[in-house]
Amino acid sequence: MCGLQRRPSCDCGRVRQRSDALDVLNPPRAKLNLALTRAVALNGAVKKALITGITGQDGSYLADFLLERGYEVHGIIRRASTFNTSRIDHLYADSHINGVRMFLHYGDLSDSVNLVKLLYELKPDEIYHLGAQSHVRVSFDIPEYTSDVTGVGTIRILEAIREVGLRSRFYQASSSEMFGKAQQVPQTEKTPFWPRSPYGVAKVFSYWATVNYRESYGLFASNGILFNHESPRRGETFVTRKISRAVAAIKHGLQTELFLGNLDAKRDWGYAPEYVEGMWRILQHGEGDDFVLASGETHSVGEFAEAAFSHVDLDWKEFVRHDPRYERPAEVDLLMGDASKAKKILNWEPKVRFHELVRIMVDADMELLSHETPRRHLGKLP
Ligand code: NDP
Ligand code: GDR
Repeated sequence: MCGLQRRPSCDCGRVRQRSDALDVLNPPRAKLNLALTRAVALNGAVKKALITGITGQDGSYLADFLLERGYEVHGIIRRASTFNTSRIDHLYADSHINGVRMFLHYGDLSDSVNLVKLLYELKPDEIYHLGAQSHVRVSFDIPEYTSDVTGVGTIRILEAIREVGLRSRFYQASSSEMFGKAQQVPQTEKTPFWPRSPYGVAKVFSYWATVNYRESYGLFASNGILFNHESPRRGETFVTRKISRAVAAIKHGLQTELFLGNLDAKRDWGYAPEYVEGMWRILQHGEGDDFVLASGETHSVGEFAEAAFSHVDLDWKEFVRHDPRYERPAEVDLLMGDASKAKKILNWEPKVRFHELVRIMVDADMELLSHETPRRHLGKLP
């Protein structure tokens, strides 16, 4: 069982202990496999990547991926009063050991001085800008904060690149939420945007900021317009993980029902590790450009719930209840992406399909919750 039990998004499935040294950003932890080829930049140095949002679902998979490819990886993390590094704990290593290739730095997307300082010090070859207030429903509750972090945060990094005079390649985590009230099915790089939430509006801002800095200053700046991608590391309040976790909890007798909002919304769901490889491919392309990454399939929330419950021989209709609190003031009804440009130019194509994704997520949560007690699961420890 994972030692950080209150961090259920960790799917490492390995025994670990809390480190007393977690206030130090690179404490002695699990060893990295150092016997890998190193990614080398044009000047012969090891390639350096900077990831904002490294503690999130995508940031953690991207760190895994880049380290395996021999990159030196730097991540920006926020100071928090509780542990927020569970998804990257398995990558920690003591920075005093020769060959350590992942380094964490405190920072925040609302702090431009800090961003300029970090870019000046690190001079990364590639910047993957994944940090964001990324929850669509929550963005209706905190629209100003979401605009600042998810929108203006992008301009802060782009300006920092310019200010420091870097030639770093820049990746912007754009989203299918920008299509919102979709004007075309399937959606492509040419489909007009019609965002339906403060989050979507902020992402449209960041998308155009990225294009604008490419056109105005010749930066290598690219948008990945990614459709929903999920995994056992997905945050627990996004619908797929909320469902997979509830299915496991119900099967283990820890929970009796699951409250959801709109079951009719349709999404194009893929598997996150494949999408972070797509991000990397976007930055290896010869020039800055914009790419849709999607599975090309669409399924409703209800279908996801049905598939997840039936994977453990339960009938979803017996357990799923409706709660209007999980509905949104404006909904995005149907998303389905066309990733043929990425296939043609980047040779990127997802392999994990809908039912396999559901199985991966439910199986991971079945394992994760197999040692839980009802008290701990419901978070009622004193
Ligand atoms: P997560 O919500 O899992 O991760 C978000 C990351 O951003 C976390 O590391 C979080 O840190 C960090 N962050 C939040 N606020 C700030 C801040 N003020 N300063 C610095 N860092 C901050 O998101 P995902 O990994 O799922 O998504 C990655 C990116 O891709 C996001 O920009 C998201 O909007 C976008 N996206 C995601 C899609 C998906 O389906 N997953 C699809 C399309 C786009 P902390 O851990 O401290 O909260
Ligand atoms: P989304 O993901 O809004 O697409 O944004 P989410 O999983 O939150 O919602 C998907 C759909 O499910 C419906 N839904 C519920 N959603 C949540 N969270 N909780 C519920 O109980 C619930 N019941 C029904 C929603 O209404 C919605 O239609 C994600 C985020 O990762 C964004 O950052 C990213 O940009 C987009 O995907 C692409």
